[in-house]
Amino acid sequence: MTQSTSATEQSHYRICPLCEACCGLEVRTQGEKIISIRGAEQDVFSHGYICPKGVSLKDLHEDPDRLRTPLIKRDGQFVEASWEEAFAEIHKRLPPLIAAHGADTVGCIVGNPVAHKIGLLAYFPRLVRAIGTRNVFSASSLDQIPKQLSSGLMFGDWNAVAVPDIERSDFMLILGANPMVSNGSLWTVPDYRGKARAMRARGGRIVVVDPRRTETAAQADMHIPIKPGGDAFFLLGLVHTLFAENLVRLGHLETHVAGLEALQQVMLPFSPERMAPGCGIDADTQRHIARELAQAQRAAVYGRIGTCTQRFGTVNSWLIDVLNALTGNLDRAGGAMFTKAAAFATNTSGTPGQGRGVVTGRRHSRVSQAPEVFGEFPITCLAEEIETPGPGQIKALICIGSNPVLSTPQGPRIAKALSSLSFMLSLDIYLNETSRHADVILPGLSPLEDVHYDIAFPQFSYRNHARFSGAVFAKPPGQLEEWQTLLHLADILQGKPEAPLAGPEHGPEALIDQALRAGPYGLTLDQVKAAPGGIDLGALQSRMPEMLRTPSGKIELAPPLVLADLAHVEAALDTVPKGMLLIGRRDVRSGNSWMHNLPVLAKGPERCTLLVHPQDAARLGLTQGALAQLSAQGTTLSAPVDISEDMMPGVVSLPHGWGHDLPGSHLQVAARRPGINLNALLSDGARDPLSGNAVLSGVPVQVSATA
Ligand SMILES: Nc1nc2c(c(=O)[nH]1)N[C@H]1C(S)=C(S)[C@@H](COP(=O)(O)OP(=O)(O)OC[C@H]3O[C@@H](n4cnc5c(=O)[nH]c(N)nc54)[C@H](O)[C@@H]3O)O[C@H]1N2
Ligand SMILES: Nc1nc2c(c(=O)[nH]1)N[C@H]1C(S)=C(S)[C@@H](COP(=O)(O)OP(=O)(O)OC[C@H]3O[C@@H](n4cnc5c(=O)[nH]c(N)nc54)[C@H](O)[C@@H]3O)O[C@H]1N2
Ligand code: SF4
Ligand SMILES: [Mo]
Repeated sequence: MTQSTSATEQSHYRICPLCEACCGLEVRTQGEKIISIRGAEQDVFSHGYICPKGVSLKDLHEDPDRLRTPLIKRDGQFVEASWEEAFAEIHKRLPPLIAAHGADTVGCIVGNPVAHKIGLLAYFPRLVRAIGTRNVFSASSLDQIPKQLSSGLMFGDWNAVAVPDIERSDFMLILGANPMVSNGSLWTVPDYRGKARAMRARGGRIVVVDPRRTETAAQADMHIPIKPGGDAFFLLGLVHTLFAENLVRLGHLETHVAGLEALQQVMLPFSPERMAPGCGIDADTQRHIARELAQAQRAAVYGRIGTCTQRFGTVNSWLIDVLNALTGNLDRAGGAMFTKAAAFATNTSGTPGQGRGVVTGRRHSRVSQAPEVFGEFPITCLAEEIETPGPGQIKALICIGSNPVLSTPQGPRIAKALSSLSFMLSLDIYLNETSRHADVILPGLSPLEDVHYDIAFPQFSYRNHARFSGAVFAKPPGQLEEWQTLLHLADILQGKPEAPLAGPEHGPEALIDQALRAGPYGLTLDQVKAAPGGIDLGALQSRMPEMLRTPSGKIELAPPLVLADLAHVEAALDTVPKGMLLIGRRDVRSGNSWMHNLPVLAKGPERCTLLVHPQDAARLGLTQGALAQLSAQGTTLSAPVDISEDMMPGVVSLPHGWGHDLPGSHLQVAARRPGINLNALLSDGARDPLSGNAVLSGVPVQVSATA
């Protein structure tokens, strides 16, 4: 889809890989130069929307710190190497470790960018299979795995996540999400702002439940501050009210649900009065919201990372869909609906309406006995699995597009563990806080040198669509595509180091074409390529019961695994944490830990600041711009104070992904304003035991003025 508009200027269509909104961009180039990056007006899904990160693809492409050749560590120093040398080094060091200690000695960790790149997402499982290790970890257990688990238990598929049908909704209850800044998550919805505005213009209402009056809350009709970690109490108060006030209306779901009576029974103890101290939201407000939800013509409840990164992440995620179901809003226009992706969705294959469902705990982690969930162990178990001697100890690590030293609780402990490994391989585009520990780093391409088709996000989209973009620039000579790297690594580990690099017949385009043909619309890749800005496949449609994959063929309203955790919710009412609580935050000009090296994003005010309510600031003697000390988990760090009425009193907020002052990384722009690592203050022992997700929010912290 490349059009020549003058002799040398060209316009290219490119889907942005930097966040879940998946915007279509127009990249204008002249020879090797990028002239501009804008939102692509012809994109059938994003209609010209772009955020500052999309523009930063130019800086990313041109970043002199971005790796373009493999690096091998020799005598403690990285030296540039050819691909042959790098593969030879891996062949020399990794297979002998497996021969000596078994496959589990290799840990594999995959990070957020993997979800955005077909060349990584579709191919890393082959590497894992070639190794045969059970020690697989990912950023999912810092993020959305509770929602995948609750969806799996209720609907039978790990990826059957219901999303608000915002364009037809009258009422939205949003918990623990800030799509104005994050641009949406487990909800692919470019230009949330415009869509929310349009919803309100037609008389719709938006209520946001968040400890901070976020950008999303400020634009909504109502903001309800909640005690961090208190969502389970609030949501239980709502469900209780629906039953108590006879507001349950299943509508078209009537014949598709199982477990309604069990659900009603277990809700009895959770009256709004009893829940109020746990969530800090009074009983009247809980009842008011429950009624509003029940009475709205078409409503959707949506919760995101703030509801997942808690002790009761799975319970919260379940309750959100229980509310959608009990008000008849699940799977109907204007409610919370299921996307029908054109390719790669497991809820469009197999027998419609019934399946094997999901199970967890098919095996357990060696040290903490944490159950496997969706084929993974919790990433917060990584350090102990490296540190603890014995059979199955991780002595080698393959890290693919992940930066756990900054992104995972107790990052400094992970850094120490990484430096004790016998061998570490990173697939990364930077020499950063994590990859500095590697023995070999294999670089990926610039996103502008890559083809793009999203596997994951069309499964959570506000509308059905199929879009593909080709490479804007040819890859540099001799450079490998990441899927080729992964397949070659698999060859090495299967004793075939001499195998030639895989050709295009094994590449992503062949895979996409196959998946589209097998998909529910019977498309071909050529058809998608030929459509400027992609193919619009229409508004979301009701999919009940065809999308269900539970063994019962019903929506399971009362999964036993989740019900069993309610006793712990009740018990937690007596142990609601006191003192200052720390929550996280995202910034428009940031993307987790790795975009702070891009000048267009790094400019402007300091972003790694501590937001504090004025009352707390006065009580603690904190002043605007001065440093505050934060202490937790035996670590003390300082960050500049930003006094803000938007914070709930008793709660402070610090963004994650900072701390770029570690020796040995090479991020010249980021190092100028490194910020501090929030995750050094969090415990790696705090998890939702059902899903294994880390607790990242509502963590007790001591705050004081720096002397
Ligand atoms: N306290 C706290 N911690 C959090 C969060 C929070 O809210 N609070 N959020 C969590 C969430 S939601 C997530 S998803 C995780 C993210 O955690 P991670 O996935 O570990 O971290 P990222 O910061 O996304 O780092 C991505 C890594 O991939 C590299 N990379 C970028 N592009 C490419 C590419 O094309 N190829 C390859 N091979 N590598 C690439 C980057 O250089 C970087 O090293 O962080 C989590 N950590
Ligand atoms: N600009 C930008 N965009 C991003 C990212 C980024 O780093 N920067 N990261 C991407 C990634 S990996 C992800 S997963 C998504 C996440 O997307 P979102 O889930 O929308 O992300 P956040 O902005 O972290 O929103 C979480 C909200 O939860 C609130 N919160 C904290 N604790 C609690 C609590 O106990 N209860 C409730 N109800 N709320 C709570 C926080 O104040 C915050 O407003 O964003 C993606 N998009
Ligand atoms: S919203 Fe996300 S997908 Fe869209 S331009 Fe920004 S970073 Fe890219
Ligand atoms: Mo994430």
